[in-house]
Amino acid sequence: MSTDAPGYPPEFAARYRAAGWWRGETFGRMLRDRAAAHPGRIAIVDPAGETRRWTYGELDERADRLAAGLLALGIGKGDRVVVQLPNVAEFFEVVFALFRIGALPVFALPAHRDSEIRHFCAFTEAAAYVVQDVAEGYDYRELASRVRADVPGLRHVLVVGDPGEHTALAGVPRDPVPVPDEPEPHELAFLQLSGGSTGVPKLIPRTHDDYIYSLRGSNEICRVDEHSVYLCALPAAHNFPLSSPGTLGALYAGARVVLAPRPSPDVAFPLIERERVTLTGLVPPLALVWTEAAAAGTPYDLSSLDVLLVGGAKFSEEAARRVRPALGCALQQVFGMAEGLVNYTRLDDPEETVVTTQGRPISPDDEIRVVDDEDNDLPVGATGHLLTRGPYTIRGYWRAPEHNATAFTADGFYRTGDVVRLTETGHLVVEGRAKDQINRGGEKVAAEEIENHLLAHPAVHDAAVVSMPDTYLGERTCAYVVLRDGAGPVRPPALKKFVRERGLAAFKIPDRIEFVAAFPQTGIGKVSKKDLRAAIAARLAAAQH
Ligand code: AMP
Ligand code: DBH
Repeated sequence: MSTDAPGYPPEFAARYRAAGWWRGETFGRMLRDRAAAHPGRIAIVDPAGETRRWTYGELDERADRLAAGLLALGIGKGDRVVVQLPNVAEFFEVVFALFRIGALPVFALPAHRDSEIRHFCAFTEAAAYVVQDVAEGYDYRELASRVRADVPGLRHVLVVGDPGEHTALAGVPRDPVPVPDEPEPHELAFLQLSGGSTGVPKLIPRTHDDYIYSLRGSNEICRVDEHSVYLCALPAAHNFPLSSPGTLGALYAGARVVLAPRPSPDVAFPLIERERVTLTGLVPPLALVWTEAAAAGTPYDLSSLDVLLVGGAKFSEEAARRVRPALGCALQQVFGMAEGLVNYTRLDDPEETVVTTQGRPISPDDEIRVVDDEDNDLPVGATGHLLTRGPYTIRGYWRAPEHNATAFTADGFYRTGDVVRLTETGHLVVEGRAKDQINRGGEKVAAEEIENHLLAHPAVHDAAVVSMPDTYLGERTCAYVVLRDGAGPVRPPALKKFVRERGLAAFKIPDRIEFVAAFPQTGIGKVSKKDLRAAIAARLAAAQH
């Protein structure tokens, strides 16, 4: 682990164990224990097609059998497996099978395309890639064929559904074999993705110990117990619906997970009524849509819903105030990151705190620093950069020593790139962002990644991608482009098409493209993104009048 991912220094690990945060649990054993305690209780409800209801016993057995099959295919401890599945029951069968043999799921999102998947498979030297045959009209088998042609080391493509030229997940032999060498609690469980701010997404190494602690802490804060029913409305692989408290928190508690194939009210509201859902998590734009749909009057009974978690991007105070009246449930704001630190407003916080802050950390051992540009600590109430260190925050990205040297302080604090203010009560208010990223309603876009794609176009001399304000998503992306001298005319739609055809997630395609002769510069001659952001915001404002 030491060479791939910087671990926790021994004195910190000892402290986190002594404090009772790390309890030596693993995901494989967790599921085994729950299944032994209540084999007949429903774990997963997958309503797509004919509703499937898997009990804890069934999920445990499926994970075991698939684990044996994966071992027979030659996939074993420490191997990476890129998992790109929509919200289907098999997601849990696959990841628990991988957990059990100590292979590491790499959590891709259904929106990812050639560019991202090729990178994940090549960079992690993945042994296998797991996809659904077709979802939302997109054929992942074709994507897999292209990736496989480019990444020769990728030995297996496993498909949920009709496999085409690949291997059917259902056809993997499942004769029980003893699982050798179960992973240890301090070892890596999976690689999560960072929204990032660099040319390629960074991978986040999480251990069983640290992640399970974040689940246990989240469950306590969100009052998740065995009677809870969690609706997974966002893409299951994302860190928020996975862990805050998410599907894995729900399974840790012995609760029930209901998978929504889509997060829209027309799909989610009937599921809430039918399955008596008690909590769910949404990004701000979706929370707005749900609030509006409920306020306009819905025929569905949403009275089982106790808690709506909203996070991933800043939730406006006005929108936050409307949640309880419209949906009849409590709001919890959650400000989290796949790198670790997660903050929640508490269920007993005063209403003002719930609607005006993004919560406070899970753990008393989460260390929070708010600093100026020179890393000097600022007084409480001042706005500055958020640095953090703690029992479930990574000490470094996976195989990224150079990046780690700047993304972490010498003493191991993660530089979140978020600009925050701490209140007297210890709650954080997100005031902005220093990292070069656009937060498109919770979907993160690294400016540099998109700039690289634009720069690949023969007519593009330079590109600078910035956020522009948007009433629905909070932010959208605007790409400023300087064309090469003598380049023929290029129109924005052609440039967008060019980027799309390079194969990347649709949410990363620039929403708007502006051509300029040159970029504004800062005092020392760097591109002034601040000026570019101001320019596009002013144009949009002027266009409104
Ligand atoms: P990632 O590192 O890709 O997991 O994305 C985490 C980032 O999402 C954080 O560092 C914040 O920039 C942003 N974020 C998450 N939740 C919130 C929130 N409630 N308010 C504002 N920003 C958020
Ligand atoms: O945006 C995020 O990454 C996020 C938001 C809320 C997250 O990782 C989380 C909660 O755990």
